[in-house]
Amino acid sequence: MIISDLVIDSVSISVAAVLAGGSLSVTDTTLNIGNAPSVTSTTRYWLSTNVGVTTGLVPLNGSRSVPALAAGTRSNGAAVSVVIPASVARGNYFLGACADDGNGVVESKETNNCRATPITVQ
Ligand SMILES: [Ca+2]
Ligand SMILES: [Ca+2]
Repeated sequence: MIISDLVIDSVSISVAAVLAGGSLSVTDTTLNIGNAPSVTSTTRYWLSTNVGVTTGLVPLNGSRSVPALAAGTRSNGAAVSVVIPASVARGNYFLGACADDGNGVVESKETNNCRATPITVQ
């Protein structure tokens, strides 16, 4: 099957602990591991209670545009500033980057689009 498959190759954050209501920078690399080019897409950032970025999701006010990617190529994003909502309870979370927000790209696998890194909300 000739089809694209977007994944997050890496995600990093500027600080490992942040106050609720505070901001930090997120940097990701979005990669097309499929065997067909992808159209343009959006990578979005989330706070989650699990590393798979499927539970306790809090959308963060940050995202970035990812250009069309040829098969096997990546987009290294610039740092994006995101704010942790002041309503978030203190605790340990994961900050996830998820490729193809809004599902505009047909992919061979739609369930491998997120990667997360631990973060503490103080
Ligand atoms: Ca995918
Ligand atoms: Ca998709």
